[in-house]
Amino acid sequence: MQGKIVKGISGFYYVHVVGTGIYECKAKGVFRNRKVKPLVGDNVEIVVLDEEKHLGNVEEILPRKNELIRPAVSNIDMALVIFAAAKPDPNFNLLDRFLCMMEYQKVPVTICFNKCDLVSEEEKENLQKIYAPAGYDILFTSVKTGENIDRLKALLAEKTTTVAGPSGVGKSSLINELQTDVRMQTGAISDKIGRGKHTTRHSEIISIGQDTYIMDTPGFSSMDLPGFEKEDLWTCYPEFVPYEPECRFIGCSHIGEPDCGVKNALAEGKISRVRYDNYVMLYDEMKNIRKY
Ligand SMILES: Nc1nc2c(ncn2[C@@H]2O[C@H](COP(=O)(O)OP(=O)(O)O)[C@@H](O)[C@H]2O)c(=O)[nH]1
Ligand SMILES: [Mg+2]
Ligand SMILES: [Zn+2]
Repeated sequence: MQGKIVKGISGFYYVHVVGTGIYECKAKGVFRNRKVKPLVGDNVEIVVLDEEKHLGNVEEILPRKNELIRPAVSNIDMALVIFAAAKPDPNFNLLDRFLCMMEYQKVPVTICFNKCDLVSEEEKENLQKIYAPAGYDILFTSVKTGENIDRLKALLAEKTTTVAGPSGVGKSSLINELQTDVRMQTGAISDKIGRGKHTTRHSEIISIGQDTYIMDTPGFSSMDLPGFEKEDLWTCYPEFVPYEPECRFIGCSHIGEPDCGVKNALAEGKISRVRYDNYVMLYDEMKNIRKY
């Protein structure tokens, strides 16, 4: 039988089988000998050991489309990062960290600014101006008024999306909205694994429709990825990339060097000051991290 790992806790894998529900599985034998560890998001072959108690064993991991390190999940189509347009005001530095992590791992990102009922059109435009040059899809939602919730649903449809964002921005409220259809049809898969009883410290998948999953992934402020060096950082700012050939120096950091294409673009207003300043801050931070 085939299913998807929706949660993993201390050696147990919770496998969702469409139409049948969740099986609590162990991964015996096969994996011990190899160096493969099942990940949340994995499509797996299971053998049912006890149908009544819904117990099984993971026999095989089906080929992965991709594999993220942070968060540790597989088969991701998109990342959705949720911030509030206000209350709390968006922390651009935190947002850029997340964007860089996803760029480096080659995951397409949609930025959702929630609570847009609290801001003016002008404030929305200002947010748009910061991130649009980088090419990100930007969505302004409000759980309160329902604005763009349907667009968000359409964007997520038939994808597996990793969802992140700081607390207080309306993440739970949004996920709740997204789940309503599923809850009415079948009961959320998460009911069976006691979601809500513990704080989410593990990544966890929620099925929100046909072939549609979202992964609630806690924590994303770390820039610590194996192999990710400060020299790579500018490549994670998509709007910098076209200007780099105009830099005089090979390996230009776009900070102190003269005749820098990126800094010229900044001076001409083609790159947002907010983005550039965060770039410099993150660069300095990566420079100062002690490498062991
Ligand atoms: N004005 C407004 N408040 C919202 C919106 N979405 C959520 N909230 C409120 O923001 C607070 C935090 O929401 P919650 O979903 O718990 O945020 P989380 O910490 O990100 O999961 C709650 O009081 C929500 O009612 C919104 O679109 N507009
Ligand atoms: Mg929450
Ligand atoms: Zn440069």
